[in-house]
Amino acid sequence: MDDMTTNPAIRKMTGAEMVVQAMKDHGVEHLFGYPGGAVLPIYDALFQQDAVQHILVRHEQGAGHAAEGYARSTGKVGVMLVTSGPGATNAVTPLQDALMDSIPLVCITGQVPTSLIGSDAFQECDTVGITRPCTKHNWLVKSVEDLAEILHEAFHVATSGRPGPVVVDIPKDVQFATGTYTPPQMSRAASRYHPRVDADRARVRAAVELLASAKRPVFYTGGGVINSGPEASRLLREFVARTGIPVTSTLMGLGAYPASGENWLGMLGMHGTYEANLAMHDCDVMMCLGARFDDRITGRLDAFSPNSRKVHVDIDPSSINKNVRVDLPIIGDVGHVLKAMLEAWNELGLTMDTGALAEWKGQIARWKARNCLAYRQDGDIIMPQHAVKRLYELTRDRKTYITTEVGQHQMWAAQFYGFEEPNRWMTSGGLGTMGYGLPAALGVQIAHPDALVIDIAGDASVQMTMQEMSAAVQYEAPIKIFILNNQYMGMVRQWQQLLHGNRLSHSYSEALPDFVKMAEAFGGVGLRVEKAGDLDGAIREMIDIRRPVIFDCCVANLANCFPMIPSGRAHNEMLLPDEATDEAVANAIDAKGKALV
Ligand SMILES: Cc1cc2nc3c(=O)[nH]c(=O)nc-3n(C[C@H](O)[C@H](O)[C@H](O)COP(=O)(O)OP(=O)(O)OC[C@H]3O[C@@H](n4cnc5c(N)ncnc54)[C@H](O)[C@@H]3O)c2cc1C
Ligand SMILES: Cc1ncc(C[n+]2csc(CCOP(=O)(O)OP(=O)(O)O)c2C)c(N)n1
Repeated sequence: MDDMTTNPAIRKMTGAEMVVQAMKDHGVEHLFGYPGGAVLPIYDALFQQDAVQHILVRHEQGAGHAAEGYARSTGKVGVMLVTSGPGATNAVTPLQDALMDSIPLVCITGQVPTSLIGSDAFQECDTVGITRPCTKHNWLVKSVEDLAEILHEAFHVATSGRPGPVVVDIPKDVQFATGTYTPPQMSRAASRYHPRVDADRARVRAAVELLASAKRPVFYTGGGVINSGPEASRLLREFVARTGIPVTSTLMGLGAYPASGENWLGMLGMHGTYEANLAMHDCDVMMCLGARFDDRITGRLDAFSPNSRKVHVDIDPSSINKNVRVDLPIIGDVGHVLKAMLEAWNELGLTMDTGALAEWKGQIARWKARNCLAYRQDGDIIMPQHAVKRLYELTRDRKTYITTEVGQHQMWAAQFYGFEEPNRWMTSGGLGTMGYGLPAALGVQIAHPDALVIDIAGDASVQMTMQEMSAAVQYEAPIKIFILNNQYMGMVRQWQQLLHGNRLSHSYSEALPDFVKMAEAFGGVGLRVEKAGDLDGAIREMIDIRRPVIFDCCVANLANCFPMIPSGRAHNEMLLPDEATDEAVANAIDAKGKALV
């Protein structure tokens, strides 16, 4: 008897059917896609089932960011399906975005038939060549007999170890051909790629002993804690509670430790808090958990935390010593490592030097008193920080997910929206992709239909993927697009003002669309607020609308985002709100219209 008669899961089917079957077998409930000639067999197979729901986006970039939002907010893999040629090239930005932010993404691309590959066929492009540097791995499937195994491997690689995007490029004849489908449990993928998750015990012990000996310790946490899953956040909270050690996070790790937690220092880095950055600079032991010493964090490398001993916990060995040399690397999943650290802490009966820790916290309290996120809200003109703060206050008691675009509004969101839980914050950190937030919000809303999903946006960024409002309307996804409309590419303008002699070269958003009318044109709802006194009422109105909303929040045009460590400077060379008062900044609150150059 052959396998097919003994195991009913092994079946003959077409390549297109295998794609859908593999999705079902890997628990995929939603995929984001856009059809075209080279994927029509797969679309046909999708048509004939209803286990996997297809969400039709309006541009393949939107499919990718929606899948990213879906993945980040659920902890599951995001799946996208695009056609060959322009479908695949339009997917490149979200693939690179997912690679840099460690988001698990499976991208299925159609390809011209195998007999035409290399002939400049209609809508042919070298998808595996183009996506090789922006994926964790990619495959061109040359035979239908290889397809099932490749699909299982793709899901395994995307979700194991350091998560990331993968591409499976499937020529049209392979989709039509019939072959043998073997289920995931018969796949050899897991034996070929099995990244280490459990840490070396001796290193874990050495790390906790080092921590216990510290006088000025700090936890530097990152996106890896989110990647590891909610248990890692729980263990982090337990470890912080046990030791009393102050904790900061990168942009990507927000929510792993609660913003209301008593040991919270705020975000660190270029736009991080004064206290977080100075704690990093002056600490004697730094425990890095799932963060990658990005340049937005380190600033000037030779001045980065000069006197600390550094422990680096990371699942990806290639992250270790990449930017900063560390004293004690630990390879493993941060959740597993935290569990082992807590066990070792207890077994060894360790305690912190409470006197030294109290002194360190006293120093941190003095830095905190500097009130580095201060801004002035008086009068009618809405300060952007105030808008985010009010949004936070009025939504904090709900199940709220925040996505962002890229720019000042993104940093204000990170600074002023207090995240209490992991997986509630979706932002493009590594690539900094304008246009990420709206489609990401769509993906989040599809995964969490009853939640409040808000894209905190900028007037420039939101125009990059605005077309996905149409998808939101189609799928009755009541996303809220909260635009901090300053009529500028604010972050660009800020850099031009502070670092390029205030020459505001092409950063004014000339000819902005009427966002209210635009929302209405899409079939959504538009709201506009111009006065601070009207803000709360309008936010409440927005929350209650169960349809997609664009909220045009007109804010002070020239407000700047502080603190700011200018590129290449050290942590202790930070610009604070009242230290950067050149005339334009001082006038920011009153400025409307063109810049006061
Ligand atoms: C305009 C702008 C301004 C910015 N300013 C700031 C700023 O002020 N501050 C800031 O923090 N960022 C800022 N960023 C974001 C910044 O560019 C980086 O994206 C961010 O700092 C990287 O975060 P991370 O180190 O947590 O790494 P991630 O990119 O989240 O990487 C996670 C790390 O953890 C590892 N990992 C993954 N999974 C696991 C696991 N299960 N277990 C263990 N390890 C794991 C990975 O291998 C990787 O090394 C800004 C971005 C933009 C666009
Ligand atoms: C696709 C893309 N192009 C260009 C940039 C460079 N960039 C970073 S922030 C920014 C301006 C963003 O303006 P806006 O969306 O209005 O947000 P604001 O900074 O005003 O809050 C630009 C152009 C980018 N990050 N992404």
